[in-house]
Amino acid sequence: MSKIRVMLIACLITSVLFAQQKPNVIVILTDDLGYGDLSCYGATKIKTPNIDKLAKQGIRFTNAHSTSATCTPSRYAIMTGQYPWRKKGTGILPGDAALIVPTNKTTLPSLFQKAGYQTGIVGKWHLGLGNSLEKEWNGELKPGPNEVGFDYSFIFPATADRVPTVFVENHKVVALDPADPIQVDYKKIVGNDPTGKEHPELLKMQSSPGQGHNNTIVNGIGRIGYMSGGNKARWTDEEMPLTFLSKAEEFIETNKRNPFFLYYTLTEPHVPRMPSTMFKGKSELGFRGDAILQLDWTVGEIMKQLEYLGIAKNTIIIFSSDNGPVLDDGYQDEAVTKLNGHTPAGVLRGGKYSLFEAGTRVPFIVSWQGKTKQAVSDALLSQVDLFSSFSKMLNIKMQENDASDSEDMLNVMLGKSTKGRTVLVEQGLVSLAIVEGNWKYIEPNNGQAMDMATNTELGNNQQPQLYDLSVDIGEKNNLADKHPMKVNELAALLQKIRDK
Ligand code: NG6
Ligand code: CA
Repeated sequence: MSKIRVMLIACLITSVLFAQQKPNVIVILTDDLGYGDLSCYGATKIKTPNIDKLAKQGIRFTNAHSTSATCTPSRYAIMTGQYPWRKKGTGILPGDAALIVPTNKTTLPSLFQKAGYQTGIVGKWHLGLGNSLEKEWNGELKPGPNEVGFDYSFIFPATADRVPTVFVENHKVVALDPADPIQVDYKKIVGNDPTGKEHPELLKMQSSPGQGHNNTIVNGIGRIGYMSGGNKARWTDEEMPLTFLSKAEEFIETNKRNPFFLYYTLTEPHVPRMPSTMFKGKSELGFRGDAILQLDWTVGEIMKQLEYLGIAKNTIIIFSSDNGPVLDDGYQDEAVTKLNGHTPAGVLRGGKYSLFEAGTRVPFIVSWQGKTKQAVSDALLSQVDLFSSFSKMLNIKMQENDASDSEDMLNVMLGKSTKGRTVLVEQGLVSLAIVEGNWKYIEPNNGQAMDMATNTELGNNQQPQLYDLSVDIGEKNNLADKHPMKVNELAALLQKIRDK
């Protein structure tokens, strides 16, 4: 055999071994999907066959949590491995916010970079861009995802209901016409675009009274915030899932021969729910249900592509949601009127924004075809643990001060152990709760008990709350008076974690 041949074969063997040793990782994070929104989590009014299939070949967790009941803090925690309430300014960000993820620290994607992976994010970002509020939307937008660990990024800046309603690919607004520059402002009107407040007759979906969402109109939908210009760059909501899917598929195709980490952050079923034509009306539960069918379809398309490329068995898929569900989050989209008995939060109390379980207890599935076996795990787990778990898998040592709240749950995630966390902190809008074993303690606070606009029980109470989740998962029976010692113990433990 010639020398070249031997070298080629050696090369091939090494690359096969390399590929086997380093599985691809795809984290699919949905937006506002509830614990009861999937058929594999007990939904009967809606069918999600693709995600159910993931669950059949993997571990379906019943007690996994986002760190927070809203998006920005949850996503901050995934990136940094740190509880977001440790840092000021990690609440829901406006669309013109500056980047809040530190650029000088290890992040979840930069861990993968250190291990030789190609890393990409496609979808919702909502962690800010640039160094200040005022920014040049028409120039290079940095720092952003590419400065905190992603080799490739195709994102929208904040939420689908916030301006600017444009995609940003590696620092640049996609399809921007320099002759039609973008301006964004959250305080005052810029340019001449009609607003939902002044021109409700131009809207194809009315906003809900008292919830804003009536500033600049884009694609017939009133948004939060004002923008002008960038007319050719503005997205069409109906086309968004297809755009994100094709970018995710492109990333996978490009990197099929080397290990990759893809963070695929779907916007569904966050408002405004304006699904593609092929899904409109399909669920019979209104656009929220349709958006869930749409996201399930998207997951199926990714699974099919992995099969087609022959890399399904070398790819770990993690599926979850950034916070709990909400029905009316700003638009009259029939989520409430067509609910038809569907229970987005399942058996849990509360929803998005809430300190009750439905705020942070979310679907969480880990599937590694051929490696994980179908199982249901009730181990306590947090998305903040992805950091340490992958640092373990990739064998990348964490620096001191890195990811201080993250625990290595790799074996739990892969179904080799059922020993989850012993303690977990949950974040609502104004306050914290702590879970230890069966017990959950919600610290007393002055927040509203109920958010009238979204019709959500927020879990706030001026009195301490203590629930035994093993017999009262719906948090109906406050045992604080009965077990004052337990209350004190958990209050002290929460304080200790706060002070860490
Ligand atoms: C809230 C918005 C809500 C949604 C949320 C962010 C109002 C009244 N409500 O402030 O519509 O955009 O922010 O959702 O403005 S999240 O999933 O990104 O956290
Ligand atoms: Ca969200």
